[in-house]
Amino acid sequence: MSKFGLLSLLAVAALHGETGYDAWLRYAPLQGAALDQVRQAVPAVVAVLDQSPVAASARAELIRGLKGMLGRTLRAESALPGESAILVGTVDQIRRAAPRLLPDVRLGADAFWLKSAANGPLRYTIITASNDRGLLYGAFALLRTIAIGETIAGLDQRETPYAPVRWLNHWDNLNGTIERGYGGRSIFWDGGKVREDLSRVGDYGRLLASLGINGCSINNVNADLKILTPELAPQIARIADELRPWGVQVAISVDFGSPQRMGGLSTFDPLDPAVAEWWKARADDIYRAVPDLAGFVMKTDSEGRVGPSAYGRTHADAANAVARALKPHGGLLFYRGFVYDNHMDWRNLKNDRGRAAWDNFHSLDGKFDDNAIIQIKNGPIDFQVREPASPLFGALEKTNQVVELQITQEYFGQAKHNVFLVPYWKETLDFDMHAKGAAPTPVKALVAGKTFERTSGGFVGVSNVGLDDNWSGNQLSQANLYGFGRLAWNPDLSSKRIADEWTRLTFGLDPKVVDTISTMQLSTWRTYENYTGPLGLQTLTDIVGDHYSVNVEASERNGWGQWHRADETGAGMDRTVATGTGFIGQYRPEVAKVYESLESCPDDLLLFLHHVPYTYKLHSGKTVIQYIYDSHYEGADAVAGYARQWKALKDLVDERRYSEILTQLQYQAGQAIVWRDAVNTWFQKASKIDDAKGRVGHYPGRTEAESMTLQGYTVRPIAPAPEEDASGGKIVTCPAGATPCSATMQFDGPAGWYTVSVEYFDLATGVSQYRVFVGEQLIDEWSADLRLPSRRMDAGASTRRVMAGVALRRGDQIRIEGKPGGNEPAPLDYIEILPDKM
Ligand code: GCV
Repeated sequence: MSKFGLLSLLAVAALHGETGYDAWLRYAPLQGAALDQVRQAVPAVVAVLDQSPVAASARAELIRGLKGMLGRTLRAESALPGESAILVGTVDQIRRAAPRLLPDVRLGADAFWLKSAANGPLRYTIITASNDRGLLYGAFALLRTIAIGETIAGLDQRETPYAPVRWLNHWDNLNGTIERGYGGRSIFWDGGKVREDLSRVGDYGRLLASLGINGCSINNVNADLKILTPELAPQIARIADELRPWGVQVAISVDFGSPQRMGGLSTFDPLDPAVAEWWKARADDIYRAVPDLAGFVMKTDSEGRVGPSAYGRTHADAANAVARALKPHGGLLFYRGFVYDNHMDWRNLKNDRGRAAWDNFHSLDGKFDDNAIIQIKNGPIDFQVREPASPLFGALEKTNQVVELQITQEYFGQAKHNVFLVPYWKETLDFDMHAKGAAPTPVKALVAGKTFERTSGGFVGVSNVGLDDNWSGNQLSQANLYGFGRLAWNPDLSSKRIADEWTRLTFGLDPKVVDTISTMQLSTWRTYENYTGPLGLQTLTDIVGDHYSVNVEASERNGWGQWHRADETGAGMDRTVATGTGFIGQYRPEVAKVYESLESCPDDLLLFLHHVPYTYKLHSGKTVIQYIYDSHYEGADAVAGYARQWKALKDLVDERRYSEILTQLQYQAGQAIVWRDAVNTWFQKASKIDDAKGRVGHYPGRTEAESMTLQGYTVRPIAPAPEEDASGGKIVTCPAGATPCSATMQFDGPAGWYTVSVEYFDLATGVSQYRVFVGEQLIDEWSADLRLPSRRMDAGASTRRVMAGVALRRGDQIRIEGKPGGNEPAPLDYIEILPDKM
């Protein structure tokens, strides 16, 4: 191909869009006044006085970023130049080179200071710190400031990370799959080994460093025993080598049963000296291969993992046995607080999984070694759409703790739905646990170790990253990784600030783009809660299946303990001290008082903490049942609004990301309707109370497939999925091998422009073809080929195809043809025809 041909191909590719791989580090060219201003302020030289590999990353990043944004390639030097420069070095290094440029300040570990300084006519933009990580973080902060359009003139910006632990956990399996992962396969593992090609890992390290993340555990907490075998140690070292230049230390998850299950001992009793010896020997082995390993993560006595209960030992016994093996190497042990019994008797109204973390750990406070850290999920259950802060945060005074936040969206639509989690996390982090006297003790201060002056602590996020081009399964979910990192660095940042920053970095500075995306992101949590599980009901999903599809009853009558106790009489779990499980009594009295009383309990948590009749009136005066109906309509309408708002950004966002996000939002809008109808139908049936606004059970413009004129199609119940998974409880399916089946109806509305929606089921077992005709005119056709989390014909597979702007008049015959593909029988639920929304 000629050079010219190649160049024009590249130009076309650029026009067509971005994959999302560069995430928030795109360094897109600045324009207009912003470009002029920065060009004037940025000198020709970047001088890096520090010789470490991490400082080399800082230099490379500064050159790369400024080249992208300004179109200028700075000259790299390693000593103080005789001209204006960006000067990068520790305080000591800079003071040695030019004593008058900086005062002798003491900066904390990983902190940085961006400072404009002058020496005669020479101007310096100084990036200084006490260690190499701080220099790297300062470099990223400078680039971020430029990229979001803020000024770098007269800089004097000093930032210290809020907590020492700013970690990610990966739930990656050694075979390359990821538990609860929605961004593709593992970037670390494949076929039981570390991947040959680790180029993605270095790029990942760069993304993490830009946020100040300094640790990353690389395998599932449901740990594979092989992780401690000698063959894997050099392979883990390869991952550590990729992340080290970015200041990110590797950790691994280990199985507590390892001494017996793979180590050849007859026991894994933590108090047995042979077991302690075994852990010490394994720690020594792995530290020989990875001398800066950050430590281990361990899940015990939970969901089938073995733990100290096998020997009647405590969690402190277990944690300390392993922590002591890590101690000589400076390693930390993250001991998960997610300990509970998943075989609880659901008939016993006093049983409560929510109590488990506090019950298991509070009395052990002070018994853990200093390098053991209790890792506590934000809420007492499991990353549900809304939960109160775990009471355990307020109960540990003499034990290190971290909060575990789930970036991957297990119960938040699995990256098919767009939910920006920062406002959700902030609700927990800012919550005052009243743990010490009158001064506020928010969760963030407790976990950072500030409240009780602990030696360590901070923030752990379960990563959402995989091999997909865009890392996280969809473009918008990247915002959650970004948001986690920014909060771990500084939890005092507002949600709005984080959403704005991310949008500017990821989509550019156009005010309409920034405003639309940022406003949407900030409302998504409430929207998702509205159509999934309002008032503290938790995510009303299939908790014994895919954790994705709506299934109100799935959490009841089983031992998993995610009960909401909704039945004919009312809804909610009575967790009061007076009449319930006593969970509320685990909080300090100031908090317990608010939660115990119905008068003061916040509506958002009402059904998490109390059981009330459907007619119970919320603080707003609305009944519980009407709130459930209304919020589901509000949620579904809001998602439809997101898709409309997004369309207004056409031509302001590159074509590829524009259309990927539009497709996602349109899909989500369809699923939100499925959720709305399924949840509302279930509650209407249970409560026997109608929607005061007459919507539930009455769907204008909807014709059930089973009442259309069918050729080849047969009518069947949606079962075994719950009845409410299909509109009217029934669907039609076309037998395999049949020529296309069809469902026909006659339109009897006035002539006009209409939106025609077809609700069908898209299964993983095949790819059916659908065609829609008005008379003999084909108006749309598609294949049911989405990759959805649902594995069977249920609400999670229910998908909506929307055809807007269709000219219809009375008497038109509308025919849907379905042709089965593989084991998918071209299933149809209904057709809905509504006047076009302007
Ligand atoms: C890694 C929930 C998830 C599990 C996860 C577990 C945990 O139960 O569904 O996939 O296991 O939490 O956090 O250990």
